[in-house]
Amino acid sequence: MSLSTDVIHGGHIRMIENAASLGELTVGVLSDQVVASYKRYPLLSCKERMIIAASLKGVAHVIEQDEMSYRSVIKTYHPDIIVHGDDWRTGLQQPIREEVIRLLSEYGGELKEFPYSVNEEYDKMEAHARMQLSMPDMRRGRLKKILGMKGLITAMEAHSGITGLIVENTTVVQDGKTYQFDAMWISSLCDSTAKGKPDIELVDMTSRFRTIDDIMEVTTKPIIFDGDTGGLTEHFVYTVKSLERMGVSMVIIEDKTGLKKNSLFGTEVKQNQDSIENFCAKIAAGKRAQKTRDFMICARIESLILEKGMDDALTRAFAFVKAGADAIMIHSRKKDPTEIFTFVEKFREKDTLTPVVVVPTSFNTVTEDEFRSRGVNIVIYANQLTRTGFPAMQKAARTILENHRAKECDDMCMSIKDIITLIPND
Ligand code: SPV
Ligand code: MG
Repeated sequence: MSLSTDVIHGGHIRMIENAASLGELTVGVLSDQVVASYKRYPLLSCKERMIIAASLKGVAHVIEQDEMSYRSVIKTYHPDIIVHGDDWRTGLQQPIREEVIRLLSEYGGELKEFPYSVNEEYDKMEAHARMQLSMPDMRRGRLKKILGMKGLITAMEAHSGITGLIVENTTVVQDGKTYQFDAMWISSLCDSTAKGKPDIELVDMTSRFRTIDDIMEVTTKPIIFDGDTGGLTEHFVYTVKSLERMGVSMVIIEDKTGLKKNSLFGTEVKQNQDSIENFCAKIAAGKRAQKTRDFMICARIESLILEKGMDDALTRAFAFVKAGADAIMIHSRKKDPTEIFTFVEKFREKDTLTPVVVVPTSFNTVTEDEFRSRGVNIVIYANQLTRTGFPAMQKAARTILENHRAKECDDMCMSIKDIITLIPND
């Protein structure tokens, strides 16, 4: 049987007793990465959870299980019996169950299911654990931890409580693995768009912080904040302290100055790049202002966007790291990813440690696996919820105007039941 919990209750003990009564029991403790990808970030590490499991009466062996799927466990150990609660007959784990039944049947193995016990106290503790994960100190440090754990992480855009919940709760099971986004990106473009304003640092920091707060109230995932240019250095130091206090994990600031326009305009509009000297001073001031060890300041390089060339981009990257930047974001608006790949390759020749961030809005054919193999660490999906959500609203508005009633719009609408379940009661 496998075990993911960091809080053992009577239901687990009964399940272990049941399993042990059938033979020599091996417990597969799910790795941190697996637990984080289908449930929540574990409060206790896999190592700790393995020690606990090994000490329980009836447990003969403990192994680390690094997939939701039982495929490799079955191939390696050929268990006579796999034991599980009957709760996986429906929902997310259903395909995993079907795979277990199929693989066991190949050699006459058996699946034994016992009633899953709902434990109110455990549910309360689980809610408490989630609440702890949402607290500033717990949330802030988690980006670095997940980065260390996975090597490559993904962040999805959120600009409101509801989009935050979508990023928090969307889970996909594919090929025996579960996938969730690791973090949220509070995009200046999407935050501004949601307010009907252009992306020119017009939405002020107080309002941007309000958006962070709305999202933080209903989620637990770490947050990467789009800090635009960071503003004046004298202002940026306050922004850093405020973001840290709120529990944000990383701010990304771009090396532009004056009236900032969205990068995807490129050279079609007038945009000024900051000098290396000024931007380094801004990064260094931000690092000096920072109070915790976990908060990260990422320097975003606009040289490719502004067609200043690869050498300029690389010179800036090394200078910004020297000034204290914890990560480098390289941006491009070309569909062809070659210039991004070249940058990463040349950067990695001299710096193998500093995390590299990309925003593949234009070069969107590249897969996460390819980014990983080329040395990228954070992939940000910067605006897809905004760009899919608003056209749907425009279509609904037009449909009602054209038909002078709402019936024709019904098929486009989420059911009332679904919208209610999207928002948890607690
Ligand atoms: C944003 O999402 O606001 C960004 C990324 O800064 S981009 O729009 O590509 O410039
Ligand atoms: Mg932006």
